[in-house]
Amino acid sequence: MISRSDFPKDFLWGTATSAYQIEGAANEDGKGPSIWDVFSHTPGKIYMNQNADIATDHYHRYEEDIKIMKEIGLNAYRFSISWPRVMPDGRKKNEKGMNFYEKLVDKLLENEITPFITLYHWDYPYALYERGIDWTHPDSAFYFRDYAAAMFERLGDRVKLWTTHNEPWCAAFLGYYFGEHAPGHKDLQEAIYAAHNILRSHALALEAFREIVKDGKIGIVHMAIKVEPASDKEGDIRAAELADQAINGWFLQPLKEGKYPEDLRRLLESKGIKVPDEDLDIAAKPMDLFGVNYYTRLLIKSCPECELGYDIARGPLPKTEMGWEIYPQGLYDTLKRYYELFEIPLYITENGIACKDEIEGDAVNDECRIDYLKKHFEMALKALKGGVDLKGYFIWSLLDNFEWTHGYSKRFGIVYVDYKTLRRIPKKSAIWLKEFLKS
Ligand code: IFM
Repeated sequence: MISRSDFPKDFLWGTATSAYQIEGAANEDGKGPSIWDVFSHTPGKIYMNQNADIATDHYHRYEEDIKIMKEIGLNAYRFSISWPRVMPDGRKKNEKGMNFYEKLVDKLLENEITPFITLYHWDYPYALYERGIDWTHPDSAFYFRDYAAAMFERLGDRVKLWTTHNEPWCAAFLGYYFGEHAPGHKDLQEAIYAAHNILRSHALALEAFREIVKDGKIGIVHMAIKVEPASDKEGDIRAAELADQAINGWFLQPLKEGKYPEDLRRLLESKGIKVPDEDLDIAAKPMDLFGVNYYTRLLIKSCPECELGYDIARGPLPKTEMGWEIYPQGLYDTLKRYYELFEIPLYITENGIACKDEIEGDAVNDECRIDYLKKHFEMALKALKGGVDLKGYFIWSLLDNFEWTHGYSKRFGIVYVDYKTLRRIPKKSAIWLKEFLKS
């Protein structure tokens, strides 16, 4: 059995959350609406038409939540900032919103918990969207840069670890192609433009960071799905390569080399999709760290009648409540791949599982989460021992929270939230983690 002492002394052990999923206080202290506020209030978009107006009420309970982290023995916390809370119209500062994050950071530091900020976890200011300046518009990148600079100025003296975007693939493709996430569009061309402007915005924010936070570290967080062919048939292997370009390569290659993967670019162009290249070279600005969100693998099969020529096959492995295959080996493979590619420190910025958690009395026996975490911790250690410069591990998530289109039906927390009373109840996994961190 591995223990904490197998990991480096300064390794960060934390949990991760995002603003829209936990904060609530959707209309308080001058906060403006985000595209997610509007999307979740549109009938039929979210499981049982739920929304995150209250969510876990972290906005009012952050002190209690920090106490829980401290009690577990965590030494880091990854969270995101709600852009429309600090800039309700996407441009002008809102002091009360800024104050909230300032108080949060100060409280974390007081408790010796290292803050790790993500600037964008999908809650784009609706005011900009309404004016036509969403991610498909080139100016979105400039607004994002200004927002990022304001946050660096405000918190850069105390926060040294930052990432620009969380899982740009989701923001661009779930939001603009599959229509499952806000703003709910279904247009491949728009998704390609959105991805492009998100990459530009990342590069511009990096430039601002270098000016403002001289002693800080910054990078981006990628949804690192391990893509594998469903069989060893030539067609499936080819399909998996293309899917890997669409899910991973479309972001990794611009970040590394300033260009899009060639095969997919040609395929898109053959379908009349314009693949922009203005400013793409700037996406490959040197980063200090890379964030890996790892949950599962995807098995891919050839599908000639599908738009991009591939489809997802059902895998044989045991699945989580999200229907995702449990595949710890994929974490090791992913860490190796990304470290070889970027040669900069990596953080596991998200890893976790939705289980069928049930509360009995005051306890939640989530053995399934303990088992999942143990196996993934082992893979993280194997990667470290294999030479990967892995600096931290953030479990998704601290609390059960609003799981986007699934509303509150999927529970990822190591702490159970009773949504009627908002009471927090540490699950067995939190108790297990506390022991692990003491070991
Ligand atoms: O809840 C999400 C999070 O917002 C982004 N990464 C995956 C998590 C689980 O689906």
